[in-house]
Amino acid sequence: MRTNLPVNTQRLWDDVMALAEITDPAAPYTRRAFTARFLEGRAFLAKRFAAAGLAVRIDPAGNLIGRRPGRAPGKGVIMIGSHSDTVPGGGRFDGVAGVVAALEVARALDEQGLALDHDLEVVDCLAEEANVYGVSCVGSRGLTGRLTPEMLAYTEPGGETVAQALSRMGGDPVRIAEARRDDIAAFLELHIEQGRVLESAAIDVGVVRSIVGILRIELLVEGRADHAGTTPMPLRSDALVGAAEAILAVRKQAEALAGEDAGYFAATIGVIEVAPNAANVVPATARLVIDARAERRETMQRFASWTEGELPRIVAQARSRLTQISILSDSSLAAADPRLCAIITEAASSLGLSSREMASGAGHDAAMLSRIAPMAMIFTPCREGRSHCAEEWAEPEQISAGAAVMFESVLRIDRAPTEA
Ligand code: HGY
Ligand code: MN
Ligand code: MN
Repeated sequence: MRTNLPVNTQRLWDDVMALAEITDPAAPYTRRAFTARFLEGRAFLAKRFAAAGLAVRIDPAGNLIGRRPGRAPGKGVIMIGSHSDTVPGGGRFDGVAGVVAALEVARALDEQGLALDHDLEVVDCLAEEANVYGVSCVGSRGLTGRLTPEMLAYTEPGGETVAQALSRMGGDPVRIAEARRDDIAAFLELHIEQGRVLESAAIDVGVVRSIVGILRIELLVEGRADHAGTTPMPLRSDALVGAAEAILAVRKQAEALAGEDAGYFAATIGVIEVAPNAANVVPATARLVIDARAERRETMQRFASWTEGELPRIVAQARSRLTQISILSDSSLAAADPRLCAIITEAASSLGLSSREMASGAGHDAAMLSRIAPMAMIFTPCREGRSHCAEEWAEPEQISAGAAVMFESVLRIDRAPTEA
């Protein structure tokens, strides 16, 4: 591992750790999108962006953007960044490492007196993680013009719509069309790998070739509320029992698909809401959310057809009814730009760092951005591949190596003959 990198490891690390302090104290490390805590994190970042000399704004899709103008207006924007929201009880690096690394690249360019032809924008994309509103990657969808009126109308259990929440974050749902960008020459995102490939092979950076497609399906199971003490077992219609059968069936189906030669596949039910949720009432309804991930569209389609065709029957056998199957979001596989991948590989090797190409099983804002601009990602190792948990960890030098590769890549993209 090289130590004389073109970025400041300590300064980058201090910002990551400062953001880690901005957490719900009861569940470190939690900074859920659309919460007061999230806004505290945003305020910290906005200050750091401004201190780096960036012109700070929030776009209509709620993205925090810091801009460093280039010398050749019209060449387009090199956009770099990730997200600062977390899952509940998440880690200190997922998303944050990428936002702070991007900020560090901007600071390092300034310090080294390096002007770019392209405008450079550092971005903290709003609400990348799945959330209670039912739509993830809110900000990056907005950048691509794919935050639909239906999505803006999604409502969290408390009754607030995505549009209302977006306004609270400084966005503007009425002007959402203006968030759509057509001036991005390249989008780069640094992220911890959230897997073990780099760590086990002792490789400094991963160059992401593709990002899995993610399908989120909401299931509504209906039974009938009854007295838990007096209703005989054979006469019950218990929605939670129907839901339990659905959960087990989804796991079995996912294992079968993952075992075939159908590319990477995984499915999880991580949300379950039961009503009335009382110890002495037979559950009347259960709401579940399936998160399915596939490397191949065709495998995803097979899973979706199985869900439609088989799950209602399985739930009915448990004497409850699957009354609704709705697609909450459906993002297909995103391919990175081969030219940008080659630039990242060269950048790593010019710094004496090892790299390898790999696929991403996690979703990222970069997947959205790939719909409107050439995109690539830089992965950095993390301990035992742990992520979406408090144990998530990366060493300062591992992140700064990735940031250095991003720095070098930005310079190369800026100097490359246009049409990047
Ligand atoms: O859910 C995901 O893959 C990511 O961590 N947002
Ligand atoms: Mn995540
Ligand atoms: Mn992430």
